[in-house]
Amino acid sequence: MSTAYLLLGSNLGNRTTILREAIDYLNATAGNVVAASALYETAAWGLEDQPAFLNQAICVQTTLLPLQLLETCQATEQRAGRERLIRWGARTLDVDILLYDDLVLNTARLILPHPRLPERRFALVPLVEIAADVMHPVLEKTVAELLAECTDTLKVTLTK
Ligand code: GSY
Repeated sequence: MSTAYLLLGSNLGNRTTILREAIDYLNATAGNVVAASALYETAAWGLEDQPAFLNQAICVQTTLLPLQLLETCQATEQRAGRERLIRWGARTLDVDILLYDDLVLNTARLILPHPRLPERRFALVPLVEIAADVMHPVLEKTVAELLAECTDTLKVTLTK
């Protein structure tokens, strides 16, 4: 059994419902979702002139191998009507694998840990809620340490 941390994000449609349904689907197909952060309203990163995202981090106990988990994440995005139009553009659902055990992987399809995790407060703030002490296997720092050192200034707000 492996432990994976995923980040869900949505900035199109009914974002709360999209995230809730994505977790239900991942729980049925990827493995047990054993922890979920609160929802955070986050300013768009990359292309900043687009609606704010809702982001949420989850922890999944899974028997899927990394590429199988990636396919399941992509199937979850498709189910939410995700269209891959422009890079960094608005989307109904994005599901990224942030960490998978202490695996380091560098392939054309998947890089683990997620290569942009240390530079994104929208991922680190939700993740620290459920994985503060988890080690980044390349940087050898905890998620809490990565957040403390992150220089990203885009707004990340806890929703009620
Ligand atoms: O890479 C995830 C999709 N995404 C996001 C996101 O989830 N949240 C925020 N705040 N900005 C983003 N830009 C992209 S692309």
